[in-house]
Formats: sequence, C-alpha cells, structure tokens
Amino acid sequence: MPVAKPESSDSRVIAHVDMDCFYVQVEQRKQPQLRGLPTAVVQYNEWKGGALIAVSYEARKFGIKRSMRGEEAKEVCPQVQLVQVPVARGKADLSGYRNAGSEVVSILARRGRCERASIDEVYLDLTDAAEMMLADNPPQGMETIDEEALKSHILGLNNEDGSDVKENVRKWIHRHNADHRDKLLACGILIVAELRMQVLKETEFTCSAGIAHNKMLAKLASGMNKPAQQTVVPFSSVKGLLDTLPIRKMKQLGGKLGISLQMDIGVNTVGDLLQFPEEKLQERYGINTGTWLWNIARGISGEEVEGRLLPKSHGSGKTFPGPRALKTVPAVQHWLNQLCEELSERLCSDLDQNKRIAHTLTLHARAYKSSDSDSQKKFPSKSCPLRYGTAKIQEDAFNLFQAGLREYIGFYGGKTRGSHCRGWGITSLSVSASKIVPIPSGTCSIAKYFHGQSTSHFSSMQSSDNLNTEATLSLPSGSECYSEVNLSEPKIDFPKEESWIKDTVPDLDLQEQKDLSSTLSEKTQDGFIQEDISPLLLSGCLEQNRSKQQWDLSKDESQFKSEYKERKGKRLKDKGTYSIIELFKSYNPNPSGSFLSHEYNRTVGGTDVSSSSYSRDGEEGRREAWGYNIDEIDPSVMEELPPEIQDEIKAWMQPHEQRPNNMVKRSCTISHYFSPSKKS
Ligand code: DCP
Repeated sequence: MPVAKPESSDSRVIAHVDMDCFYVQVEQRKQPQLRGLPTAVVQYNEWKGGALIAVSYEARKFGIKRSMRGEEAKEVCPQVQLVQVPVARGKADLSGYRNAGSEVVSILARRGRCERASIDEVYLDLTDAAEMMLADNPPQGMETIDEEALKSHILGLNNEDGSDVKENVRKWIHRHNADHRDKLLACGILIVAELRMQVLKETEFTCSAGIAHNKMLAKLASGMNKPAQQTVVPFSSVKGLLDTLPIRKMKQLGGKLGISLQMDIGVNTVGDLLQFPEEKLQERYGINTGTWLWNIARGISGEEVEGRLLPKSHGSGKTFPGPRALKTVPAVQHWLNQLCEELSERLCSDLDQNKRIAHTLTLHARAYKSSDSDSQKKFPSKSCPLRYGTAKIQEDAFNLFQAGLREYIGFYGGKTRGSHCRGWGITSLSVSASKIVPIPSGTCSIAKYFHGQSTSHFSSMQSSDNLNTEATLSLPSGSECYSEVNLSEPKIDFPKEESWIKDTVPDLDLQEQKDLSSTLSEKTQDGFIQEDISPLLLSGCLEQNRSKQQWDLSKDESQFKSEYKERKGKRLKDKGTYSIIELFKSYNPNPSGSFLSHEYNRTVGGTDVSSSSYSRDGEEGRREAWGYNIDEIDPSVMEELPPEIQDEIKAWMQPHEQRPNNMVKRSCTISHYFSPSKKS
C-alpha cells in the first residue's frame, strides 16, 4: 500500500484529458466524408508518401503506425486515406490544429483550473467542482447516472467474467460506504464524462481522460483506454498500477535517468523502486531526484495544476532529412527567415490577443559534419533577448545560427562565410520564443502616460489593422540592459556575440525541452513559463510593418484634426484598462521624422522634437502633444523606468522654477528613450 500522505493531496480530483488521434480528427471535421475511414495525416515532405504524424483508430486496426511513411501505410491498407498536413511558407502549418486545441481548452476550463499541457492535452483540477457536487447533489443519491460515466474504466474494479461492467461502475459510484477520496473521484467521473460530451457536442472531437488524485496518475490513466473513454485510478489501485508499470512509460523516465535506473540498479518497473530507501536513491541521483523517485514509486506527486490556458513558448521548426540537409549559409538563412516569419506572426497575435510578450529567442539545430572524428558533437543551441519585429527576429536568429555554427565546426572566419559548404549539413532548424509573460500592470499606465507622445507620431492615414501587431516601445527597467547590446549591428565575425548570445537553455524545464524537441519533429507543443517580469523588449515591432504603412503628409489638415481629436477623446475615456495594443496600433514611426515636425510645427513651432518638446516655451504645445496633464501621471510607473529617465521625468514634473537648467539637454534622453527610431 502507498504510504500515508497528507489528506489534502489524496483528496484532489485531477483529470488529464488527451484528444484522440488529434490531427486526424481535425482533418475529418474539415472533410466529414473521411469519418470512420482509415485515415492518417502525413507530413509535408512527400518522400515515400510522407511520414505519418497522426493515425486514426480505424487505420491502427490495419497495423498502420505513426512510424510509417505514406507508401508503407498504403501497402498495409490500400484504402487508407492520407491527408497532407496544411502547408505555409514551405512547411507544415499547424495553426489549424492549435486553434482546434484552443476550442477544446475553452470548454474544459469551465469546470475547474485548467492547464494546457500541449497542443492536445489538458490537465484539470476538479477538486472544487467535486466537493461542491458532493455537498449539493452527491452521486450516491443520484437515480440516474449518465451513460458516458457508466462506460468508465475503474482500475481495480472486479469485473468478473459475465458481470455487467456498467452495473459494477454504477454500484461503485453509488457506494455509500466509500471513503471521502473515492466519493470525490465518483464526482470526478461524472464531471469529466459531462465535459467530454460537451467537447464532442461543440467541437465534434472525441477525447479520452484519466481521473485520479494527482497529475502523474491521471496522465498515466488517460492513455489506458482510448479512444473516447475515461479511466479512473482509485487510491487503493495505485500500487497495483505502478507495480507492473515499465519505468519507460513514465514521462520523465524515458531518457537517461530511465536507462540508468535499468542498467545501474536493475529497476524495470516503477514498483521496483519500492525496494530502495529514499537515502539510497538520493545518494545515487541527488537529493531532489532521489526524493522524486521515492515518491513516484508510491504514487505521490505534489505537482499542481497550473492555471494557464496559453502556451508558455512558441516554436517554429522544420526538419531537412537525408539529401534535403541544408549545406549552405544562404540556404539556412532562407529557412530561418521562413521560421522567424511564422514565429513573429504568432508572437504578435499573442501580444494582440493575450497581451503577452516573450523575452527569449532560441535557436536549435541538428547538424552533421561529414569529415570529422567528433561526429557526435551536437550543434549548440543559442539564445538571446527577443526583439519584436520579423526582420529583427530573423536577424537575431541568423546571428545565433552563425554563432552556433562557428562553435560547432570549431572555426569560423572566412572559411565558412558565403555559400560554400565546408562539410557540414543542417538536418533540422527551429526557433522558439520563451519566457512569455503578461504585460505588467504598470505598463497600462506607462502606455497611457506616453500615449500622448505616440499621438505626436500618428499618421492620419495609417491603417490600424496594419499596425496591430507592431510596437516600438522600450519600457521598464532592464531594457537598458538589453539596449546595451546593439543587436542591429551585423555580426558576421561575431567579435562580441558571446557577451549576449547564451548557450541554451539552462532555465528551460523538462516540459519545455520536450516542447522544443517536439518542435523539431514538427509536433508543436506549446508550453508555458511563469516568471517575474523582466524588461520588455518590444522595440522594433513597429518596424515590421513599416512597409505596409501609408504616409500621406498631404492629408487634409481638418481630417487630421478630427482624427486626432477622436483619438484623444478615446484616450481620455480609457480608464486603467488602456490596451497597450491600442497604443501600438496608433504608434506610427516616421523614418523621416517629417510627420513629427509637421505636428510639432503646428503645436509648438519647434524644429527639433527632443528639444522643443521639453523647452519651457513649448510647455503648452508639449502638453498638447503628449495629451496628458501632469497630474494624470501615475507615479507607480516611474519605478519601471531606467533611473536617468526617472530623474528626467521627476524634474519635468516639477514646477518651472525648480527645473534644472539642463532640462532641455536632459530631455533628449527621455525623447531618445521612447523614440520610435530607437532600435533597441
Ligand atoms: N504529432 C506530431 N508528431 C509527432 C507526434 C504527434 O506531429 N511525432 C501531432 C499529431 C498528433 C498530435 O500531435 O495528432 C497529438 O499527438 P499524440 O501523441 O497525442 O497522438 P494522437 O493524438 O495523434 O493520438 P492518440 O489518440 O494516441 O493520443
């Protein structure tokens, strides 16, 4: 029996929900005539019919497996329907699958804390919902139990030959003498069955689920009976489940640790771990891993369901197997550009829809060297601060690649420049954006505070649609530290890149690393990371769409005025909920600065933005251009700014007489800091 654990962890109701042959279902929803037929989704690469990445349960009956290629599958089952994954930018476009996953998540999240674990997997903490059901309408007293719930598999339930399985489940759910933990699980059975039915009704997708007292057990259970079924692990069945469970089936034991357990201490099943005292495991594998192993042997896992519906990282990758390996720098750059374009699009829609920003850009590659004794050497992953804007992401990713390549091949300089292959090949490339965090609350006020400045750059002709994913904004403290690095400098010879390019990625957790490796095989697992806010580095985002923007300085002044008024009126209506996206939308950098002069000429008669905006004579004009009264400034946002900017703003807020004499000069700092043309 598992050792006694705190009541609180035993009494949780956790579900792991996993979509069935997910990509196939998405394709079948698009083409309903494929429903019920043996179907598989194949990769974009058409070699030998393309690799299968999702296989329907009908096709599995014929022996078709994910490891096969399309041609092989046709041999096994000539009638198999092969659907090619959608394609964009010469690679698989997974956005349809991602969106379909989001549809499901939004339904599952209705009954409890929900954690999106991958493109098609979700954890739910249903404890509160179960407790509530137990208090209001306990299953023991229910006259009818839903059919779907009765089809549940309850581990350890004695289904002797000939016995009515559904009847046994009904009795288990109805047990009056069950302990509190099982009563909660009985509620979980009903809730999850109902949720799964709702998913089917609203999305046409089936899913399977595991229901247990913790995430680890729920995950193990969800894969036990597929498709469209649910499996329950009562506390009393934990030992039986783990005793015979091969360790490789545990999520974290598929790699080196699992091999070591097998080879070094002869552990083949999770139950085998029970023979080792905690200290022994700690001695061998370290304190944390040792304790973790000791716990999982007993079915103990304290891992919380994190309330997050959004991915913790975004990735875009492509493989180049065999003869498709990339052998020239321009070829790599071409593909990196495609990947970065996709990544940038996703980052911008995340910013737009979820008000989140990513902080770290990482490049991963797999490579080979044709003439090298050190052929096992891996291409080093590299990361750097992420700058928004497709061109910047492309530039930075390429620099990361070159840094990695230099390290990988052991030399660089002229020898690998240009398009000549020096005996290396790239078999996979991926870029990812991680450390994604919500825009800090203070940003709202910062954005509001500086909205007036961006107003001064409004183009009366801009299309806000074109701008909604763009931003030029360097905000709170720490952006200095990024701006120390001039990322826009070409780095062909990498004299300094080591100072900012980091080997990747010590801070990625297990799941994230899995995500990234999945990306390489084009299975996108979106992940999350919870981290304190560090500097925003959105500068450059607006540049992405510069080419899309229309500058029409000849626009009728009255139209300009009315639009300006409209925007200003809208600003004043926004109270605390000002969307930073709105700011970005309306922020239109003018490379030539001509519009800036245009507005300032009208308002303050100045010629130079920096100096005129802060000169005493331009007081009214400055207020007009900035669009806010000094009283409106939220002092709390000050802390988020670099010290010299804080000083400048504080000075600026003082009455005229008390301002330092060098105000005009210092104003240049703040103007430069928030300048749209500032690159980083
Ligand atoms: N996927 C992928 N490449 C892989 C593995 C999976 O592109 N190497 C994609 C296709 C799958 C989806 O991710 O449909 C979810 O993967 P799962 O491992 O959950 O498998 P399925 O949902 O396809 O099937 P199952 O019902 O067995 O979970």
